[in-house]
Amino acid sequence: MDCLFCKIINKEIPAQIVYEDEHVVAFNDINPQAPTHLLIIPRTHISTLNDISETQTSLIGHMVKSAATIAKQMGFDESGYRTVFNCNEDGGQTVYHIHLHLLGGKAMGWPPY
Ligand code: D5M
Repeated sequence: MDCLFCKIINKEIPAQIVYEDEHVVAFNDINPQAPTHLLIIPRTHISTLNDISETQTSLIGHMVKSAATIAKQMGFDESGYRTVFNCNEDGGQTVYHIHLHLLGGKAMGWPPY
């Protein structure tokens, strides 16, 4: 499968990995939109949020929990941070391997456009 993020998981493409465990890998976004901008991805290839099966819901919870753990480690759990899943074209998804954006280190606005 020709998937950019699978290649990062398999270390075929370099990335600045900041956290990894049995289920997820987290690395710096190549085009950061905040002082800290990480992507948390599952080791299992899932193309979009629409493709998550019932048996994978705990994996998604683990991605979210990993984001909170990393935010705490980086010291912006109290000041705050943002997590985002983009889905398909209107959602702004450009890489079709689900990823949770973790952005922190500055105050962010809402809505996000
Ligand atoms: O977000 C896809 C994100 O993936 C986007 O913020 C850029 C990032 N990206 C793309 N290629 C790389 C590599 N090679 N390393 C790190 N980050 C990368 P989306 O929600 O799909 O728009």
